[in-house]
Amino acid sequence: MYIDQAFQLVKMTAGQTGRNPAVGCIIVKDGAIIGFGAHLKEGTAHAEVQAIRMAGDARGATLYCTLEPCNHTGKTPPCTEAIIQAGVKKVVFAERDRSLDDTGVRYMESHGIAVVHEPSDEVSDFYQAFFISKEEKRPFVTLKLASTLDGKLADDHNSSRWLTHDKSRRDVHALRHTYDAVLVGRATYDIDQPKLDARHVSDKVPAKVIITKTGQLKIHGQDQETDQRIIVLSPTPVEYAETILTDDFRPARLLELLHQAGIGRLMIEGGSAVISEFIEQDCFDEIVIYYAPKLLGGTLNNRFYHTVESRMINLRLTDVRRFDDDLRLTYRKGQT
Ligand code: AOF
Ligand code: ZN
Repeated sequence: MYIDQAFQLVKMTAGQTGRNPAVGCIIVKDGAIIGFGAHLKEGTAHAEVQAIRMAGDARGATLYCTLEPCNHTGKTPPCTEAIIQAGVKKVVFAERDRSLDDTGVRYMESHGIAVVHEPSDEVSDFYQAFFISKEEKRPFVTLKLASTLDGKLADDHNSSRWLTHDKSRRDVHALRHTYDAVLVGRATYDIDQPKLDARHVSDKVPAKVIITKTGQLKIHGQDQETDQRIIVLSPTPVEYAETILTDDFRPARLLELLHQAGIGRLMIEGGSAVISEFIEQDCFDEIVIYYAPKLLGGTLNNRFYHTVESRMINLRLTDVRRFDDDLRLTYRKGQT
């Protein structure tokens, strides 16, 4: 039960910890919770340290943590050390950090702490994204799109901007809330002038990332005055934005640059050229499609996935939701 509660803290902070994982921790003594904590932001105290601080005296207590406590000095000192110093007698964690090779577990055990691994599928699913980001040094990538049943993101005049129901749009905001950044191509940026925030559900403002292969991009007025982080991937500097200079626009290179800029979870929202390129180059982890009950017809423009030659990509359906007549389908890569 305490792991489930610690996971609630993770759900609350997912999307604000950059390349670091969201982690939740609860400390229990004599049947009462004496401390809890979450990792809030990259570079700041880890969940265990926050919880130990709240507890004050954690001697003889049991510490529950969603992720195996770290055993290294990064931007902060090792949590294993803080746990030992605090006099905790038992540690229960849900997700193993394979990069630690059990060194942290052995270190705590050598100080008389009982360490228990209590795996949870839900927690494991969540940390997949973190391990991808950490091991591959690129953000976890979700392609998000709203489409007609015939696969169009907009009509041939780019005028049908809203396809899905209000409830789906709210859900998009809830989803964005859990991402560090949302990326669009220059054409989508100019045509839709998207805010890419989560205003229907929270004050969270993910960074806005725009790709411009020519550098010919003018940051819109609304984005010149905002507190939102505006990142532009461009061959030349762009005014009013944090420009990441690059002449190499292969998706893998862009992801590497965004990792260096601190982005752990990236959502890509279009348009079809960007989405198609990331799919074709195998630079995505998850696809979330909102299908509106509509057919548009017209040319093949704005069809969300188009390539010169066809090649089968197998996906695994991981979630299905319904918002009135809209369907939300989530897929991960891999065979069924
Ligand atoms: C934990 N508890 O709450 C988090 C952990 O640079 P640092 O010191 O912040 O270390 C970052 C690494 O620590 C990160 O890559 C991940 O392995 C772990 N994150 N560990 O024990 C936490 N956020
Ligand atoms: Zn730690």
